[in-house]
Amino acid sequence: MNIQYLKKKLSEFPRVKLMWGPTPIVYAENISKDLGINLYIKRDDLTGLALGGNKTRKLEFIMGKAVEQKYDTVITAGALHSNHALQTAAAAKKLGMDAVLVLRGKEENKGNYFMDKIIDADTRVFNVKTSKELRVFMDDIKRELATKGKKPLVIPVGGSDSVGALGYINAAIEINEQLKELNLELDYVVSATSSGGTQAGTTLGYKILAPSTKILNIGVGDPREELLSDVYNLIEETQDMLGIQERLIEKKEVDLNTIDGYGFGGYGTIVREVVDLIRYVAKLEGFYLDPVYTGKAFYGLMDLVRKKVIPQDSNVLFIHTGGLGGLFQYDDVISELLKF
Ligand code: 5PA
Repeated sequence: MNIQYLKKKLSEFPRVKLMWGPTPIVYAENISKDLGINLYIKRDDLTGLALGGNKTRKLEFIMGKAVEQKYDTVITAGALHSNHALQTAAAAKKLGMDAVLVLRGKEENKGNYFMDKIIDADTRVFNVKTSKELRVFMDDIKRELATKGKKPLVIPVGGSDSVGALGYINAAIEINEQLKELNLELDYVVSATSSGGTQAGTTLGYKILAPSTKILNIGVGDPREELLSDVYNLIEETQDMLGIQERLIEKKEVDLNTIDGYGFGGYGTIVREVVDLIRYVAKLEGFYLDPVYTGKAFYGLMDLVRKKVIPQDSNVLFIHTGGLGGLFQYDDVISELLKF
């Protein structure tokens, strides 16, 4: 199996163009010097849909299926300020479909929720603790819309199904081609993981294209066991979809490459260490991380370098998966922590 096989397989799936083109890989010169590694950033925060981010890649395939199968509405779920929900609504509107966002939390008109409102997404907010609990509400809404003659597609939390995971197989291909041009081989790829689709796609893609590169996935405070089994199942389903018979990845490998310890008290908890880090990165390199996903993952990356788990002089690629809206969701907490 090789890059040609993967490209051919991916081309068999319906897909819509939602990205501007390949996102840049940039060398983070100042942080590299500071850490003693060669740090590159894959700027997937610059995908170009709404505020950008990893969901654009998954949605190219998910919405491709929606268009091909003539769905007229998409329903998806997440936290009130879900990056995925905003990206999905933006993609749906652009393609002339309706979007129903099933969200959890307390309504507040800012951040991504504010962006959802600007594009007239149909938002329904529920008071439950986890996004998985929103599934029943999505199913109810699906039935409600079907009785009105609509054809709704339910997209799981984070777009993390096997169709969505194809987006990160495609990202692995894109990265691989960019690295060839840069004449560069990576020792590590690091990114945030939450609903598991990004992790499943990159893990599988890299296993096929560049098996010696280690893929480190930093948890952002979600329950570990659930994440591990979701990722593993997704890898299996995605392999099946791609017609790959041989089991390429063992559960143990998923376990080893899923890194805990940087959740800082749980999903969505905003802490001083991460906010300081966002400031450090923005001042040194001129781009912004978010406090829920990429800030925690990047904190993990730096800590792994400090602990020499990632050795000095390694070539490391951090996938910036977006999440800019999170800065505006937590503007008050962040200004308090940074004292301005
Ligand atoms: C998210 C997730 P996965 O969900 O594919 O594991 O990606 C993790 C991730 N970075 C990384 C950012 C900026 C993210 O938003 N976001 C979710 C959302 O609802 O937005 C799925 C949780």
